[in-house]
Amino acid sequence: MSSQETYKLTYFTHRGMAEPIRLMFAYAGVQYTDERLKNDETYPAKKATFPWGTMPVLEVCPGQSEPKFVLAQVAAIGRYLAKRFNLDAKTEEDAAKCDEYVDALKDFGQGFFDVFVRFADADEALKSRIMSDLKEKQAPKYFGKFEDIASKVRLVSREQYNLDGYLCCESSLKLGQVFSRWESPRVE
Ligand SMILES: N[C@@H](CCC(=O)N[C@@H](CS)C(=O)NCC(=O)O)C(=O)O
Repeated sequence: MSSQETYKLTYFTHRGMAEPIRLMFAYAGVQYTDERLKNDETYPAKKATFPWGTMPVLEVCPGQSEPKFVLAQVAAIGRYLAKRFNLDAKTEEDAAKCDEYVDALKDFGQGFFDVFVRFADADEALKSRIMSDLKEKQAPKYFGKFEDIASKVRLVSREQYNLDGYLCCESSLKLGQVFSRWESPRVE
């Protein structure tokens, strides 16, 4: 990482799919521009510039005279930054398990996408049934499994992690707390 390098993350104003990336910046202690867009009349022109028309989008400026690197897709951004911040898995097995957890999280997130986007125009009774299933069955299932995973992961500080390369969380940070922070305006 060059000292001149700057990052800009672009997303809507809520936590949503940008929050894991914001958490990574906060955890790594790396400064970045946190661009938050409103879905107003200026948004379509912005959207047209995104690689896939979706956010989050990360822009990396290596220096004043070098071209920007633009990356979309939250999991790709997460993997890229994990490598840059030395938070990536150090064995093929750990990396594969991380991919498994990210894909499981996407499965869980799909339900919310269905309610708020795919079935946004569907009747309220259907949306309410999907939401009840998410709250009463899916959330306990996924949060339970992630809590279980977090409890088995060796918990180490960032400094220790850099030394011996284990999958980590802040020792006081439980994965459930990470998830529960997704809907607040920003990471402190
Ligand atoms: N597969 C993409 C999905 C991203 C996505 O669906 N982003 C939504 C917000 S959560 C978005 O950009 N919606 C606005 C739009 O499509 O104009 C990813 O993983 O990053």
